[in-house]
Amino acid sequence: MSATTGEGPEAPRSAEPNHGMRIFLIWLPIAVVADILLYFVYGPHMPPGTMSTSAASQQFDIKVMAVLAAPIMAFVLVYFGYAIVNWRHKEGDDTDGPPIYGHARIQATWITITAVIVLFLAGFGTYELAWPGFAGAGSGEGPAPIWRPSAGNPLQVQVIAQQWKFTYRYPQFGGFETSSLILPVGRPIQFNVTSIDVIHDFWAYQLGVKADANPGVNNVAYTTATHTGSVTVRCDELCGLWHGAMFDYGKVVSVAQFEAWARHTEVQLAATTKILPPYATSYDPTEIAQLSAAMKKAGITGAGGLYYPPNDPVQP
Ligand SMILES: [Cu+2]
Repeated sequence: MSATTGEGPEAPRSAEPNHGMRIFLIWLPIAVVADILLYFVYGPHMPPGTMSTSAASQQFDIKVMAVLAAPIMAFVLVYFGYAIVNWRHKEGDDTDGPPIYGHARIQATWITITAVIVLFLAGFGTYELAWPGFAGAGSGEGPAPIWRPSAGNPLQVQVIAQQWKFTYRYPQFGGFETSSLILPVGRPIQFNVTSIDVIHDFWAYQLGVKADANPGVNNVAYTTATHTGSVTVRCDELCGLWHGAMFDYGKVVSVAQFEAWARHTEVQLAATTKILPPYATSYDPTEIAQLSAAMKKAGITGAGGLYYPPNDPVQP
């Protein structure tokens, strides 16, 4: 390596080009082009898409982070390539480069750039979570969220996880429980996520919603769907043998379609709803076995969304 500074034995400096400036001039156009391509060309296709307010804000966040990361990545690669080409071993040169002891400008530049990036991301990330339009950006905020949507009266959807399926309760429609996740477009939704056995995680990918499902805990996450369409729901916390099979598909539909579905299902499942535990923010798993016995006695073995304890004989 050529000497650029330090107190080591000085190499002849007169013949040395300005490597820093050369690297900068190679790096700059690559970084600019990479950022333009990432933000404007690839950006609109980045996960998780734009199906909801939270998904769109996550996509925007990922775009911003990609735009910040690409120039750093480009710099590492350009520096690497430049070093390989210019500072490789030369024929007949058996010496090692002079050691470098400190370089105030490089150190100050390094500390400044990394500090600015990290502090910016901390502020940016906090703002993205707190802004009412995103309201927690689709993440589980615990039982008492501090970031809520500014629009009032969200649709309440309770997500109940168990080995190995999700069911959904709609407390504003008599508290029926179903295995179908149907949501209206354009209305703020409050997911109340819980579990009745082990730990799970409710991940509605296209909605950009992800919240841990823990027994005895109500974990609240907000979003507003902005497009109709299909939603993939996966369990995202290893929860036992069939964790990988714990997924289903929800649907975002028009407000009129949702209202019609919810009213119809409320009536259709009325008999089942009557023997469910009253709607609560979490449920005692030990009561589930008793409930299952009651359902068996009532001859209810499959229709609608039901509580099934593990290994229960009525489980289909
Ligand atoms: Cu699970």
